[in-house]
Amino acid sequence: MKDFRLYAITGENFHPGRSLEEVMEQAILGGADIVQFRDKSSGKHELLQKAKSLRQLTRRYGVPLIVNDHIDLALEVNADGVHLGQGDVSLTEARHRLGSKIIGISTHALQEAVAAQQNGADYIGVGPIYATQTKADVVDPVGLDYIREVSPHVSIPYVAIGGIKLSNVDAVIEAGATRICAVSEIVGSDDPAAVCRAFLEKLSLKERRS
Ligand code: 3NM
Repeated sequence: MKDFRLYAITGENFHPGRSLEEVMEQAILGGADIVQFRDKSSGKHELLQKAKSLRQLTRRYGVPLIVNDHIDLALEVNADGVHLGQGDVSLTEARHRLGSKIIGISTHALQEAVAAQQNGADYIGVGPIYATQTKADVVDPVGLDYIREVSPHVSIPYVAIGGIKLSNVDAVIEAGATRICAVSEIVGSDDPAAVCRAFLEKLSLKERRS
């Protein structure tokens, strides 16, 4: 897959009064270079409408669209891939259905990271680094050590996620993360583009130093 640095995930409850499209367009304009449609509450029809509209938006900007959980929906709107959790369908089955599309897997421990890579994931999420209110059923924070642990063992892209804010991302980058993912900090901001630019500036500073 094409590499990425800033992964923006939708979270409509963080921006009442502003549309999904408007907020995600701002994130893309600020430099988010991959977008995930994550929606745990809409019904089938609404999910399809939203996924279609995000597909149009992301295509306009040449940004990959990943759909959380729903393989059928990803196929229906021709998304670039799906993101799956540990409890979802097996990677083997997902790969069978998705062919060469991108498959990302959430991991919370080294053995999950190694297994996801062995089973053919294209990238993994590494988290939750910090406490988060955004994912209700997620495990306790794994902390920065998980980033340090994963980097020598995983050759596919890994993206740090969970409670990441502009105020704490420096430590995440110091621990070795070169890709950052956030929900509330980006989409809950009045200025998602500015937040994205600030995340990218911090990632670039580190790149320049190393
Ligand atoms: N996955 P926020 S943490 C969607 O650790 C998600 O797998 C996680 O939201 C994981 O940036 C998380 O608002 C929520 O904390 C991230």
